[in-house]
Amino acid sequence: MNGGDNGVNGNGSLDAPKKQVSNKKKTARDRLLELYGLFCKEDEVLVVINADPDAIASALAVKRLLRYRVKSVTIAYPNEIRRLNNVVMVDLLKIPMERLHTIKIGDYTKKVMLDSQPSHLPCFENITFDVVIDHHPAAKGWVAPFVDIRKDFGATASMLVEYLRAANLKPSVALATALFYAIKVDTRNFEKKVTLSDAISFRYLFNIANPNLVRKIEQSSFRRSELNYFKTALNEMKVSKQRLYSHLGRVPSPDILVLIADFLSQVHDVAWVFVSGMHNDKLVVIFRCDGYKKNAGRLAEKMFHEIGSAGGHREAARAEVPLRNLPAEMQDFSTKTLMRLTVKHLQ
Ligand SMILES: [Mn+2]
Repeated sequence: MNGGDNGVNGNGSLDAPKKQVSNKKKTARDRLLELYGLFCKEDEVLVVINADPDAIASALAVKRLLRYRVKSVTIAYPNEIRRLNNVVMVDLLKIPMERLHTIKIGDYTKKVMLDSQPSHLPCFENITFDVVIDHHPAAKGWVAPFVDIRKDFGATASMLVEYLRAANLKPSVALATALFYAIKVDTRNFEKKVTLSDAISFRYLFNIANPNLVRKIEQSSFRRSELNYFKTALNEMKVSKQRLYSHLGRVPSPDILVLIADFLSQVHDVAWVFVSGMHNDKLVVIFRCDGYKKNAGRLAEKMFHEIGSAGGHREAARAEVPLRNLPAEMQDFSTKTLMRLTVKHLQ
């Protein structure tokens, strides 16, 4: 095992936290002591996450923080993990997790929510959380005894590194790799606006994380079965005025449309990419552009807001339209339909 347990474990020297300090002025040590003050040896802890790399890594870190301070820590998530990189992360790092619906909430004495907030998902709303640590903007409609929300952070994992360091706990290679990958993903390799603290946490992990494991996780982007949809996409593709269009027909999951749109947007001299497909009873359209003097989100809204849900950012957007809402001229949807529709709105 890589990692000293010479920190503040179980020696009884940690008393209840001192009087409340405003969240901004708290040191990492203040936060750690306050967090530790909530748990006792008999606690069976449930960590609830919406499983993505940041949430998974943060949950592992909390498991490590509480290892000798509580009876057990169980990690549970409600969503299906579909993205291949995430599946590989969980497998390679042997992360023990359970599906939330298989868990009896009443079996646990303490509940912790990470990288999310109780009001984010309906299935979180009837759980009473003792701890919430997150970097999303604070949402209304819930309270918890311990709340650490710092929305300027690029990743919850960066916050958890501060807790680990304050506790003098050096993460194992697996934990450090998970946290390192989480920060990479959530900051999109530091292309997003983040804090210096994210960079400090990242640099700290750099010495411990295994770069080969990170690469293995990052490179696992496509399933072999998905390559057929690439073939269809390339066969279907129409190009006009630096715009790529491709309609794939029925797809097993809208995720494949996203993978293909991201792939096609790497083609040189392409300003826009439009990829569509049918999933269940919906038409899904994925929009990509360079975002420079263009706005994918606005275009998606313009095209589809009257018949479905549409929106996104300057560079990436998505629309979902119930098939029954498609007007007559859009029944038998094809690449040509997609092209015609787009040209009308893009002039
Ligand atoms: Mn996150």
